[in-house]
Amino acid sequence: SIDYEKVDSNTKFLIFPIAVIGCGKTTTALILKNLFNWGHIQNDDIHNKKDKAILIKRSLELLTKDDTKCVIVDRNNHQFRERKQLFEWVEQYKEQYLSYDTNIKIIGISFVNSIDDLDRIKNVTVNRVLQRGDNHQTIQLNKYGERKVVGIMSGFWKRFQPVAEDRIPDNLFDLLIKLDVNNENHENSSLINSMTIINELHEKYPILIPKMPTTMELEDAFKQSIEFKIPSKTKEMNMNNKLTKKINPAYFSANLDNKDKLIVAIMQLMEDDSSNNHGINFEPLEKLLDENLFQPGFHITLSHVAQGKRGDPRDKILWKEYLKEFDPQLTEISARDNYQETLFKTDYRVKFKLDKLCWDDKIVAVMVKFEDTNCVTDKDNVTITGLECSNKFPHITIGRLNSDIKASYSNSLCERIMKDDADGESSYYLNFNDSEEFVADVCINL
Ligand code: DGI
Repeated sequence: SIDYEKVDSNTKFLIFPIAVIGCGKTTTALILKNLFNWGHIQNDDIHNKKDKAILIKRSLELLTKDDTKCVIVDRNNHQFRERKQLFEWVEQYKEQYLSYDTNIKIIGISFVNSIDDLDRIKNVTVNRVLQRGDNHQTIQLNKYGERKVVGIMSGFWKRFQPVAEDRIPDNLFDLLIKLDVNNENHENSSLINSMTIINELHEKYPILIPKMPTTMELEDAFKQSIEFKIPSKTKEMNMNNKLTKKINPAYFSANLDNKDKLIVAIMQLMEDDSSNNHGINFEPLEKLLDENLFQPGFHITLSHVAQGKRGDPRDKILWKEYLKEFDPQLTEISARDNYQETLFKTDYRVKFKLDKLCWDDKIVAVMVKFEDTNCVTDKDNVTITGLECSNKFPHITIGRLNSDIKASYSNSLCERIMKDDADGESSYYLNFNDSEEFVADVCINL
């Protein structure tokens, strides 16, 4: 049987960083590459995002070369999920690339080791990244650009999960090396970090680093890597690429966290009215309740991409306003290495009251009203001018009585009711009196 612990001349090594933007991953990788002729694969250079495993496939491919003993897989891997992915991909593809007698050791280099650490390095990393941008010839970081960059960086901070050595996936590292980005003389943290890595590897895997480089060699490699980084600005270009390849949201909405309060209000209204409203067909509402046909989530659509593309001038302007206002967050989402969600909460809110319960035999909706047509506020309640609801009749689709009906059919129901050409026969409404105030979170929907 194969001894997985064995390290011999056939052993190959992969290095996975755990970091956030600006920690010096690339600089450190370049120092090591420079000194030992190791491989370096950068996530930012991979444009085929469809096959995400390509990052590991390319790394394994490089490892097949006789003179490449080690490859640095340059990606932030700031979450458990991403680290787990890397380990899974190695398992999945190693046999495809490497011969049966090649074993792989996986080394983690953790640039940030705790949430406290993260707080300590925010300033250093932001300053370095902004400085990197200022020096650039073509892409000057004006204020707006800075906001974007910090927006991208803070997305990584929010999601950051430090290494937990005692659990999956971090207990799979054969060696974990802890680094420091904000050490006493953080002017050269990448130099110090490279030394730490080299020392620890030399000690544990002398076959990988049989001989320590001299201080001179190290300092030269550091200078070259820093110099290479600053004029080339590879990262800014990549950030900029990501800006142009920004995700396009499908719509912006105001989502209720909890459906119960609204359902209770509807039931209350039905109860109050059912005794004195003859001629109203309550059957659809009863069906909704009996068969629990409520929409999975309750939201008011604020602006939809279809309105942005094909709507009237006001709709188009509003869509642009939403895109502009949420640009930092859209940029930040686009810059994530991967994401599966399609709904992203923002810090903004919409307050509303209930106006009318509307229904026919196909759909049930609640028309809502805002105090101000500029219905969106930030978390401190300050109105964001220009963000109105694009729909003429703002509403929440409550439930579809027939699964073939699209939620957008609520628009035509509300329109019919408000035009008062409600054909009386088939569409109905009840007014909410003294509605309570509701608060919903503005969300981006992909
Ligand atoms: O985003 P990362 O790959 O983690 O970070 P990077 O290697 O691109 O480094 C971010 C910026 O910081 C870049 O402009 C180079 C610079 N930098 C990296 N290490 C050091 C450094 N600057 C100084 N002064 N000292 C360092 O040790």
